[in-house]
Amino acid sequence: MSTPSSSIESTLVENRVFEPSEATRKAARISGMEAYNALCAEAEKDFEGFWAQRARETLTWSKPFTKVLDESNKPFYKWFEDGELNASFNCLDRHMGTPVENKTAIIFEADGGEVTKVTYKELLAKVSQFANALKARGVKKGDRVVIYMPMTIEGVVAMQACARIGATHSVVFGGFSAKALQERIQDAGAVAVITANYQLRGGKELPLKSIVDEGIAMGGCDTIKDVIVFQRTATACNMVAGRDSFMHDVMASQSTVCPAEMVSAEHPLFVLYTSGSTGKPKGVQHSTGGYLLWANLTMNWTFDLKDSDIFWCTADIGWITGHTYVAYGPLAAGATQIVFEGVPTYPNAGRFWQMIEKHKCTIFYTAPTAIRSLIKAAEGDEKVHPKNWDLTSLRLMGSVGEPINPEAWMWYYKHVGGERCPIVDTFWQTETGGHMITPLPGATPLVPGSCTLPLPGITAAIVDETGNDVANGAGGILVVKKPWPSMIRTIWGDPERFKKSYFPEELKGYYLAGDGAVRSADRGYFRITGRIDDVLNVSGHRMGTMEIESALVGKTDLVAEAAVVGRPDDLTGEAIVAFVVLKRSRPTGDEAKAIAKELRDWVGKEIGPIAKPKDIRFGDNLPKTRSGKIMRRLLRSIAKGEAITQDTSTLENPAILDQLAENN
Ligand code: 6R9
Repeated sequence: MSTPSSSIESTLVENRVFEPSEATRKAARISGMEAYNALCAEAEKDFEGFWAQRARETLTWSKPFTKVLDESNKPFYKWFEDGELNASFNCLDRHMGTPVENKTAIIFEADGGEVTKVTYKELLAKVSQFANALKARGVKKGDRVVIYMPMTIEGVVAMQACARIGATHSVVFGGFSAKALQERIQDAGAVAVITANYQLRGGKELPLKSIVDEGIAMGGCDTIKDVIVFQRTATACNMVAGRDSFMHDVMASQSTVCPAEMVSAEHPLFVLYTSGSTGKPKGVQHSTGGYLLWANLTMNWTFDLKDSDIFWCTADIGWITGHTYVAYGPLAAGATQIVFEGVPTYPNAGRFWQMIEKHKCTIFYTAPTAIRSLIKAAEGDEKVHPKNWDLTSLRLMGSVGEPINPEAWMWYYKHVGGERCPIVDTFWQTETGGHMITPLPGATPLVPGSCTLPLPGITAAIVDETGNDVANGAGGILVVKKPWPSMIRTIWGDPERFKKSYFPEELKGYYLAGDGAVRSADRGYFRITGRIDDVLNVSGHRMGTMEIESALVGKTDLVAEAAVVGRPDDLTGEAIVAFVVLKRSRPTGDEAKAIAKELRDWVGKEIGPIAKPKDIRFGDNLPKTRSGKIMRRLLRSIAKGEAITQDTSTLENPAILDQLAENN
């Protein structure tokens, strides 16, 4: 891997540094860089001892483990294997008889604004009752259960109930199509589906149950014995006799007491499907012990959770962020959390700010794409600017899912956090289970656009294609050298693909994250430059699409959002194509040509002539998944002028593809 050219590097030097305030540092669990460094040193000195101590302190075990890490069958690492515990017990039962028992576990705000609260004690009763109902229907330890539900208390109850009886859940995001659902049911060999009749998003009632019916009807789902339906709305849905039942009916006759099934620490808690760079989605398998340790530990490390916090992670339970920082982490840590059913722009783009004020949210964790779209909305309409709400309850904010460009970081910091709240830019993946590289609010000086440093015990590094370390300042491949407790255990049903995808031989057995990164020369801070498959090579110069996007978005008077992809080019190897959403209406004809020239010149000035996009297309929006990720795969096809053959069922806005294509 070649070093990024110095002209690229120079535009990415970020000189703004935000030190933690004295008060934040003093109040923090990990207080100051000395404390962080001491933990890192402890993990380095006695790697297994470090994790053993964390696992004993953080979790309640029914049978203590005697062995910490088993490396005998690399890369199929095992952690705490002979120990036994239950994830639901650790999230609920463990708090009984403590002050957390009567604390609010979930503040649920529905799409329409209605609020429902449950305490830990009430949640335990609901989970136990549903767990008994599952058992009564024959679901048992080791079975797989697909969950296809909206963001509701019942969604969390379904996950916790599976964990309680030792069934492995596989949550499928409510925006996936019948085909995608069918493939996942089949791959997992699930015995039951838990769903809802409908879901409510942005004032609309969208079907779920009929999609389940459609998916199962596609065939190959004979393993399914039960479909359990949460009745979210009054609208009727088709019910198949002998297979389908309502959640409230199956629960009604059950006891609210259900002893948790203790399982080995390595027992698969869940399988979550995620897209790879090629082929069909991979079922990422996570463990019970190591995963739950991480969920709880990072709530305390990264979010420095206090008893009085009102925590809000805006991610859907259909994604890993909704698993670790909605369904498990906050409950294991005994937090009060907000669960939100709706979308950030309904009834208007002030919804997040209004909810922070209303529920006195103290920790807010969201994605850069949401921030960028809310910046655009606020700049277009004063009435939805965060300044209209009292956000002084906030003390900490987080970012996850993609690199956050410094401009968006600064806006978030200033207009949402009131220049008072640290931002934790948390780098991690479905495969890592939880945070990997992130600032700690009471320790790490913040640099906009950088996820800063790895958590203690996480041996993240940047290497070349042969696995050798590269110097700070030079770009390379992000790897993790040693295993960690919450790492992916395997790809469900495909151990060979697991080995090939994540532990390629040429990388010395290191975990390959699939991202490129660079460490700053001064602080050694990590900056993620984007997926390796998004790295472009134009005339022999290697640069991240992210760099160009960041430059484009840096033209703040004009550009709202930008995505950059490569297109094969006879002359330069690859040519840069930029898809741009402006803050004004979409230009056409000569006007589009003039603005494209202006942007090209801007990028030329910001990075260097080599980074000038060859082609700039304007759209009203970009193709995004429901979780807000820009689908660059599709943009690459459009850039090449190819017909779209990929699955577009996860797109929030499929119509945008035609608009971007016609722009030729
Ligand atoms: C948690 C989650 C993982 C990919 C990852 C990287 C990107 C996530 C990031 C980030 C830069 C951050 N990513 N967090 N890039 N800075 N703070 O998003 O998991 O859906 O599996 O995506 O997202 O490219 O490889 P997942």
